Amino acid sequence: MTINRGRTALITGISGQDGSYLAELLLTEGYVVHGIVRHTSSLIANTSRLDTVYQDPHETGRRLFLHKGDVTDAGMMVNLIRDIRPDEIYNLAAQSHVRVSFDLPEYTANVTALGAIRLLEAVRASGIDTRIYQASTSEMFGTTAPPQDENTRFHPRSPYGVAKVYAHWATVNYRESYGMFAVNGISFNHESPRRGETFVTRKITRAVARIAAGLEQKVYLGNLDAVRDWGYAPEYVEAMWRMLRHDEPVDYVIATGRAATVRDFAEAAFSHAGLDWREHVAHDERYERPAEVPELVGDPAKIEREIGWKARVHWDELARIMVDADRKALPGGA
Ligand code: NAP
Ligand code: G4F
Repeated sequence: MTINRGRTALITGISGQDGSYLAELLLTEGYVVHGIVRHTSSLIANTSRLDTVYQDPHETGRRLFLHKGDVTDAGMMVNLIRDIRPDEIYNLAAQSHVRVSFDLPEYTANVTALGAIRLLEAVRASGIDTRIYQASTSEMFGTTAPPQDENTRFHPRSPYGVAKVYAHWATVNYRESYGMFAVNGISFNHESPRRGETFVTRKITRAVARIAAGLEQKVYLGNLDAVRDWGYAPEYVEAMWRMLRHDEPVDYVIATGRAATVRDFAEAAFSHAGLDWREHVAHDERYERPAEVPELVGDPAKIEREIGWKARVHWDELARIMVDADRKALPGGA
């Protein structure tokens, strides 16, 4: 911990799944952590995932600072980065839901694509020397066949995927044009008990908990044939951090290398609660997408070899972790 004492990090998207785990990791490692949180009309800020690390602004010696902001506001980003002068910046903010991006394509581009360029420009404008992590995604590979690695061709299949390709290449371009330490972590799907409730894994594990408790009977899903390489989010934020501590700015695939279908995940989750998935999963075409990404399976050989990071939790254990957490979270849950 002493080795990082005094280092400062800025996390956009700190209130999200990954942002909250990353904040915990960096605080444990001795960093001062700044995060951007969005204004909401109903809450002081959306910080429920940060409950374990939240510090009252009146506390002395605190190392977590939350700033109201938005990656659609360039001026705010310049001012904040100039004032904080972070050693490391993690750009995790995004409209990250693939299905939603078909309904909100322009908004998704503004946040997910242009947000990245605003951040890169804010770093240039403030003239600081910092390291930047861009949250790239396996969704960029789209229809290109697995296994996918750092050299695999992009063929995005959603407005979200297209926006992330823009942010990915902007990051490469600023590295090449201005010599910035700016890197892309091409993460495959990663999940946890903090996963948003409308992503398929969490939707399933929440339903398992509620069905096991007798609170409901069915969960309605879309395409059960999609294959995903699901890993465990707390491990993925460690990969992000280690990429910024690496000697060279290099892009890496972050993945487990093992995959399963949505059907397999549902079967594992239901059977962990002693239930037969076939009795509780029903189809609803509303959850199908205009264009699907059929099969994502990462090849993590490069990050394993050069950074020494390797996934430990695979999709079947992940299903059990998430079911246990969702059952425990119910009133009276053990
Ligand atoms: P997430 O839970 O959806 O979190 C997204 C974060 O971005 C939230 O903190 C959200 O704030 C914030 N945000 C959204 N719009 C914003 C805006 N206009 N200005 C500032 N902040 C904004 O996503 P995640 O799963 O943690 O993923 C983190 C990043 O990795 C995202 O960029 C995602 O696209 C990318 N990624 C994720 C995966 C995965 O499987 N999880 C895989 C590959 C890449 P609110 O809390 O206010 O909504
Ligand atoms: O859980 P999902 O919504 O995740 P998706 O689309 O793979 O995107 C996630 O992973 C990306 C990395 O590859 C991230 F970049 C992105 O931000 C996000 O975190 O859907 C997974 C699969 C899809 O094939 C979808 O069609 O599950 C299928 N699915 C089937 N029924 C469903 C449902 N997905 C959702 N969300 N809801 C359903 O009812």
